[in-house]
Amino acid sequence: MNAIFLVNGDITKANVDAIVNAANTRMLGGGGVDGAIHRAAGPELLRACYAVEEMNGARCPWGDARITSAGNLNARFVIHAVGPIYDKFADPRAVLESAYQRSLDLALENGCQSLALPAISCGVFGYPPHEAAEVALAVCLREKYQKLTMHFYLFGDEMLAIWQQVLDKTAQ
Ligand code: AR6
Repeated sequence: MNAIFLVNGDITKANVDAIVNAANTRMLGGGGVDGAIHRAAGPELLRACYAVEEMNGARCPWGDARITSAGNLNARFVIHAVGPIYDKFADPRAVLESAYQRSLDLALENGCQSLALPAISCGVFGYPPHEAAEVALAVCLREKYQKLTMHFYLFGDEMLAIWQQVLDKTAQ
C-alpha cells in the first residue's frame, strides 16, 4: 500500500527529500504556493531555475516537471510541476495527470523517498478540487510509486476534507 498522508498546512515547512511546486512554464516564481516556496527557499532557488534549459521562454512545458536544488528549504530538491489552467485545455485531466506522473518519476530517478505535494492547479489555475484530488491520488496510488512516502499539503479544512473523502474512496 502506497504511503499517502494528508496535511492541512504550509508546504514550505515540510521536511522531505523533495517538495513539489505548482509552477508555471517560465519557472521563475509567481503567486500562491510558488511564491511561498521561492520566498522560503531564497535566491538560490531562483538561480537554479534560471539554469534550467529554456525553449521559447518555457523552462517546463504544460503537464511536465523539472527538478532543481532547494535553497534554504528542508529538502534536497524542488520539483517544479506545471499543471493545466482548467479552462484553457480541452483535456485538463490528462495534463494534470501528466504533471503528477512526471513529478513522481523525477523523484524516483533522483533517489527520493519522501515527497511533499500541493494541490497542483487548484488555485489560480482554477481546477475543481474534487476532480483534482481524484486525478492526483490515482497517480500516487500506482504500484510504480509504492516506495515513495507522499505528504499532500492542503490549504484549509475544506480542501483537506475533499481530499480525505476521495482518498477513502480510492484507496478501498
Ligand atoms: N502550502 C500549501 N498549499 C498552498 C500554499 C502553501 N504555502 N500556498 C497556496 N497553496 P496555486 P496553481 C495552495 O495558485 O493553481 C502561481 O502564480 C492553494 O490554496 O499556488 O497551480 C504559479 O507561478 C491551492 O489549493 O497554484 C503559476 O503561475 C494550491 O496550493 C500559478 O500560480 C495551488 O494554488 C499556478 O497555479
